[in-house]
Amino acid sequence: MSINLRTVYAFAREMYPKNSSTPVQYGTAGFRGRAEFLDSVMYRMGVLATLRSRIRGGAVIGVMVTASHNPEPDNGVKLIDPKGEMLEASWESIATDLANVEDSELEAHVAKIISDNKIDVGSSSNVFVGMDNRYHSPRLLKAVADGVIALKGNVREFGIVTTPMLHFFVVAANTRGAYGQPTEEGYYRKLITAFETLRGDKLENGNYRNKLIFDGANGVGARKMLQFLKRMHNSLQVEVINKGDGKINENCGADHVKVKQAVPIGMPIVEPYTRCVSVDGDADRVVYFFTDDAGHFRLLDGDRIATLVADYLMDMLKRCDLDLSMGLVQTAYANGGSTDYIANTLKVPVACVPTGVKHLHHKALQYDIGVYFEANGHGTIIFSDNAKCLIKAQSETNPNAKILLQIIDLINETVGDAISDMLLVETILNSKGWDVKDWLATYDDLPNLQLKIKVQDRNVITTTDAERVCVTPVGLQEAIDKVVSNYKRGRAFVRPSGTEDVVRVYAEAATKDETESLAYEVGNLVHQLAGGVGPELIHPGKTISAHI
Ligand code: G16
Repeated sequence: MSINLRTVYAFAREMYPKNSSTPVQYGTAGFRGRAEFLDSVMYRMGVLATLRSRIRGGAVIGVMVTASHNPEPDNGVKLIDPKGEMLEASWESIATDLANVEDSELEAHVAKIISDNKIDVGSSSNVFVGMDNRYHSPRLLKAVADGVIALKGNVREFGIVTTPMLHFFVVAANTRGAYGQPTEEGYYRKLITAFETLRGDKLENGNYRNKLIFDGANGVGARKMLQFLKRMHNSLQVEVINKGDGKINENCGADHVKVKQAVPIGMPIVEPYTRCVSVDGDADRVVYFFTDDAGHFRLLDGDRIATLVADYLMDMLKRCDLDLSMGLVQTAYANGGSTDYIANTLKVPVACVPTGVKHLHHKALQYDIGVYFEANGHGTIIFSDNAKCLIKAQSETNPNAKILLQIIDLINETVGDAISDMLLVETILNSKGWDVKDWLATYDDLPNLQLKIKVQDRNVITTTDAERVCVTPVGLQEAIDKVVSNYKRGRAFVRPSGTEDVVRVYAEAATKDETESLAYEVGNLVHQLAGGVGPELIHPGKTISAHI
């Protein structure tokens, strides 16, 4: 096959010219920003995915058009490598350079990527594309597809799907069906079969009730949950809210519930302690919440899911008589209460890595069973080939190992999958006979708070030690340390977001009041030392801040 790179430039000039001179950066999960500036980035990512497939011998690469938890005007792109992982780290800079090059230099730049990486441009290339339900996603998906076509690659469009579904299709196709069928029906079938086999006819057990509210964030997750329910045999009673009638993620969804520590909009009146679930716009994150009989909001976040799952899996391994290594991976956002519980009560090795599932996934691969969750509800569990072989062999004689095999099928190992994670939590709670009170009683969270600070250039903040220590601006970390030392059980860190144009501040301390005060003190330090935009933050006890 002969390829004329002039076509790459011609397409760009005619249909996807670069319309912004502001540099874009591959962030925590790909490129993200205002949709009107992303057409050229999308087109170029179609080109990049085609080259990436060629260098990987024609294996399928995924391109997901979504801005996930961001507000409606934003969009973004996530690239999926052949094993369902996020794009290999060494290609992130290739992606950034390609996204920023001028149109007139595009042809020469693509030629350079090809020669630098010794890519056989005549070989076959396969790219799967999917999108969320934002109104600009179809336009941006077409740009990705045109990028593939410009380099004569094969493109398969899946339309509106969740991000984890696209990860699933990529792995299913690359393993020739061993992981499942690379279709929407194949995905539902695999997860529902595992869930219903595990549940059997025991729909309730002990304190566990078969009923929950599902906040779909007006995103893809709502649509797909409804599809799940159509295909399930009443094995789970779910009421779906925020189905798509409002704006995606606006006052709803996992990010809102976690960061604001409040129920989503549209909540029906439910009995105290009813289990409620929130997913984000592309359904790769999930958190649980409920309201107690005093009307207080209570959160069960990614840390809670991780500890519930780790505890369950450890117990299953004992019952299966298997000696496999298990580790839990968190980020700096993990609540100190959860880390203490994992290390001291569960006695599972726990690691801390920078934000972004790409980092957690990578670390989790070091264990036979790697459980990774960010506090925001993004995570999954991965089993090594060795672990799978041993569990399979054991299942010949041990009924618990048979259950564990179904659990593996229920988990979308490729990346965090809100619906798969939720079905897993439901399975575990049912098997333990637990309600949300039982689950919450396992350990106490320290009060915590996150703030977003607008600064002129968030890149002035650089960090080290899994983002727990701020390196620049010089003096900021010392100032934070000084402030933190005044608070009992105080901990705080700052880092630039990789998905929004803000600096994030995290604080936790012994009491809610102290946590708020610590967060605002640190927020003001960022504002003063890192070029804050607008007036300083004012503690909400005094007046409402414009920065949250
Ligand atoms: C993405 C990443 C997550 C990360 C989140 C926030 O989530 O996949 O791993 O925790 O961004 O990142 P940051 O704090 O850098 O903005 P999503 O669900 O938005 O794709």
